[in-house]
Amino acid sequence: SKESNREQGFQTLAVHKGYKPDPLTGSLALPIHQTSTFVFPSAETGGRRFAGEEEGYVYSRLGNPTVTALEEKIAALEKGEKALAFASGMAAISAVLLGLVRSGDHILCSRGLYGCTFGFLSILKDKFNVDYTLCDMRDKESILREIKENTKVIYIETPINPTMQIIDLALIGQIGKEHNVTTVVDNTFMSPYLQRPLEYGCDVVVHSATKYLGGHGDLVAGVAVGTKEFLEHIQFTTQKDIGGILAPFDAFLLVRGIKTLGVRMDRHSENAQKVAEFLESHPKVTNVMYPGLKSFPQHELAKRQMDGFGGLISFELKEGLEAGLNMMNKLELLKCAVSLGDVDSLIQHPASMTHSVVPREERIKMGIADGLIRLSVGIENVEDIIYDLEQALS
Ligand code: MET
Repeated sequence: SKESNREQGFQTLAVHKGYKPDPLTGSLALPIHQTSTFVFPSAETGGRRFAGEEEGYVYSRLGNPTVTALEEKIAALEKGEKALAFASGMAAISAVLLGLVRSGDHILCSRGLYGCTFGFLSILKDKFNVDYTLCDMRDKESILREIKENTKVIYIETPINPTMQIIDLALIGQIGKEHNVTTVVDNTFMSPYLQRPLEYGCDVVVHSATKYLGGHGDLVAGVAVGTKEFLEHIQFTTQKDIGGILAPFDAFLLVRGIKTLGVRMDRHSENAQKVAEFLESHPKVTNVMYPGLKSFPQHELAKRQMDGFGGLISFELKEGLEAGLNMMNKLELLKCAVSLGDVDSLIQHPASMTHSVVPREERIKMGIADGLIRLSVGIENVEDIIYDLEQALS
């Protein structure tokens, strides 16, 4: 019908995609299929399902209906063919990277990665002979210079956690295709509402779904999105046999959270813009990095590939590290905690927290100064967020 060909908008998909009210019970909300295993109608059916000759659930490590509903929703929002859900962002990232490389291969990464992603690359290098190089991907020439014969993956974050540097997704997609290298983008800072890397020709998107997708600070989860062929490869190798799957209850919470994603992201972006402008005008604050500021070095690129600037800001205090920590301790409404993308505003110190596993020399090269502070602006009334920052800075 005409209606079924019509493409629905993001918020409609966020609410509805992946689940239709159960015909048996009429349940509006997604049921939580809290089961480890699924009963086969006959022994032969079980055999055929194991052989991949017949559709149907087998065991929750291999698939679960509540988790499938979440995966279909995420795939639609990221404009991918298929998504897989994992127990954490790191479970998704490690399953994808392990599925792409073998001993002797090389991964080219953005200079600036979440601390535990950097940690996982070190494991690959030390134990499995998979090498990596960090490179400033704001510069095309340096990317081309660093691609080697054995480079199998380009792995990036954009914006980069926590420096907010931006990488041109169209450029990465193009270089990946030209050099036959799989491109993987961590889209956690933006969420699919604000940025869809697959639309720029990148191959795989990964998320810490703990952040904006969940949105409420009450779960830990990860997702990977891409082609059906690639995600099935991951599903039946590194997801199945390492086993970092998402539990049905957490999938239910994520589906619940995603229903309001677009509404929350608009408020995060609106609040963060005002908070960034306040910080930039404050005499004690310096180096405010927020893609929505006119002073942001890559403001034009940000406008081109992002549909909004999101809720993350990084900045320093002119008086340095100790003044920054003192300010954080004086905050009352804003909570000192790692994680981001929650409805609650969260503030943290990357050098001693999220990026503490990165050796100082490398951390400085990434642009993470000792005194850098990262603020995840929540959806509270912005006047209250600014009031709290103002009193803590005074
Ligand atoms: N990826 C999260 C962050 O950047 C995790 C915290 S550190 C264990 O805040």
